[in-house]
Amino acid sequence: MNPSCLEHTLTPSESEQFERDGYFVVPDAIPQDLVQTLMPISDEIDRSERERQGMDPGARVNHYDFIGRDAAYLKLLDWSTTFPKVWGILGWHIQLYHTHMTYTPVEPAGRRVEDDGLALGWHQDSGQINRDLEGNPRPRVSLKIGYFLSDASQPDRGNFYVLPGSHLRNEFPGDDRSAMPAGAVPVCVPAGSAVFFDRRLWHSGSANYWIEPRRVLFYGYSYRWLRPRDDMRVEHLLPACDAIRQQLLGVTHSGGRGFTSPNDEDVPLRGWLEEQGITI
Ligand SMILES: O=C(O)CCC(=O)C(=O)O
Ligand SMILES: [Fe+2]
Repeated sequence: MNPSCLEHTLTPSESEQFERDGYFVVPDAIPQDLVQTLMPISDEIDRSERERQGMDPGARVNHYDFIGRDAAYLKLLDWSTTFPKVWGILGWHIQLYHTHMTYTPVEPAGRRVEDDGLALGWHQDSGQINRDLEGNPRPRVSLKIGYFLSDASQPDRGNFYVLPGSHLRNEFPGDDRSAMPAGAVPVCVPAGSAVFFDRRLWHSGSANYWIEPRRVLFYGYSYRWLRPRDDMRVEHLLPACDAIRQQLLGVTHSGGRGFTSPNDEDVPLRGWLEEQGITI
């Protein structure tokens, strides 16, 4: 792990925002040269997947489980400006449970937001978890980081929409998941920003009336006992990964028990944090 991550631990104001609003933004989380490296790799995945699956070039698409498709994506798994905030929120018993890159192509010429709208789809993440778990609010369980590779610093650029504070209520406040609820806001961020959000936050993607596709790399982190939400084809990455990355990629040294009663070697992040004098 890069020791410079100790300079980027969760700040009191980020923690407060996350607890109160259900999200926060880390500006300049990744440098522009890394954005420029990731963009063509991601564009090629988008292009080839659309071709392979016969998808409409204009459709908004989630490409799941991209983590193993290029070494550049692995870097973001424990990225120094963001990863410390994941353990700051969830603690050391964590893993990557899901990745998806979301492509929101530019709306066809002639369409206007005033006429054609934002194509919203409000939801909480994690599907069945929201039916199986009791409590109001239900437990957090996971969060996502979205790394923006495109500019979404103004509205109508395929922004990620959120309803601040809504992670604390199970029910969507409204009866139309495609309408804009009172209090909803677009998260307006330039390329290179990272957006952290609680899976319970009511959120939505939106249509893109800007001049470039909106590209975001989403990394989902959860407690280790949660099953991955995609195929997590990461076997080929493991030999070159250090012990903490292996933890994050779901390695166990204690069989099934390693996911609920971990030994030290199952969760080297715990020992590393102790060595740094960090107690969480
Ligand atoms: O593409 C978006 O802005 C929405 C993505 C989303 O719903 C998610 O990452 O869970
Ligand atoms: Fe979502």
